[in-house]
Amino acid sequence: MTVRPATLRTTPLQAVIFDVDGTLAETELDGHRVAFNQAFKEFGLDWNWTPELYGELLAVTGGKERIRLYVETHDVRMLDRRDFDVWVARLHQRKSALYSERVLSGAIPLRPGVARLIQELRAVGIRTAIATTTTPSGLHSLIMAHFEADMSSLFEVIGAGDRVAKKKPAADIYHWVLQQLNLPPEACLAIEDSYAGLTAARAAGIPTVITVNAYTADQDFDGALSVVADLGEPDAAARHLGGLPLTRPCVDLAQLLAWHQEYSAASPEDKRIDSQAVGVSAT
Ligand code: XBP
Ligand code: MG
Repeated sequence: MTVRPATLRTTPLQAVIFDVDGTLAETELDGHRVAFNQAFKEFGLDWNWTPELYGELLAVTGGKERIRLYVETHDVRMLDRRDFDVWVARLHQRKSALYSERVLSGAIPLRPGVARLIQELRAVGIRTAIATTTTPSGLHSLIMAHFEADMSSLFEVIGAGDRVAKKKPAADIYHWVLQQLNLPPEACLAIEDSYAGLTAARAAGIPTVITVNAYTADQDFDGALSVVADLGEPDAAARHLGGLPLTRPCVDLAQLLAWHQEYSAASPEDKRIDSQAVGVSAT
């Protein structure tokens, strides 16, 4: 990354936008997947989404979209149902309720450093927001299970679920969040865990930090500002995997400010934000 002369103005960091699934918590394997399977059983279906199959189905974002993908690839007869769309919505609604129950029981911990970083940002007045594909009720339950605050007091803007027409990797949800924050993308950082999330954030022009997880560790994170195994804690160091180097023991406020400053001072070519990467639909 080429750093421009210090005389050139840089944009200060004003907001951090968090993804939810895979970023705030490892929700997919033991959370969403299990809830999907419970709902299938209740609906009299013999479907079983194994950990491996679920990894393949994660190719599409959105639970309803994932059910459709499964039907199209494994059980096409279901497409003959006259009420298919309504039925998928009902199935997904039940899965969302089961997921919430599971999360509220404390079955899904937050990932290392997540609670710490959110508190650090709030303490200095850096704005926090959510950009996720997941259903708002599931996020609400995750926050209820781990914070003594509700989600709207922790996050100023919450872009979730069907709020926009096209889910990640489309940039729509990030455009919506930026609009609500009334900030340019370069004044923000996104924290994501997946290729789809990185593609969405980058297409909206937002520099992005990646924290990988078991389902996303082998994905292509070219164009990310920095890639780490997790955010870490002061006494449990984060592990750097790519991009701008980690100069602190964990990803804390000082580290985010340093990465953002370096991004902000880079030449436009080095920012390598491809706004043409993914189409943006009107909302
Ligand atoms: C991840 C998703 C979601 C979840 C399931 O979203 O794609 O669809 O897998 O949640 P993100 P729903 O990483 O953007 O948080 O069933 O509620 O869609
Ligand atoms: Mg994610």
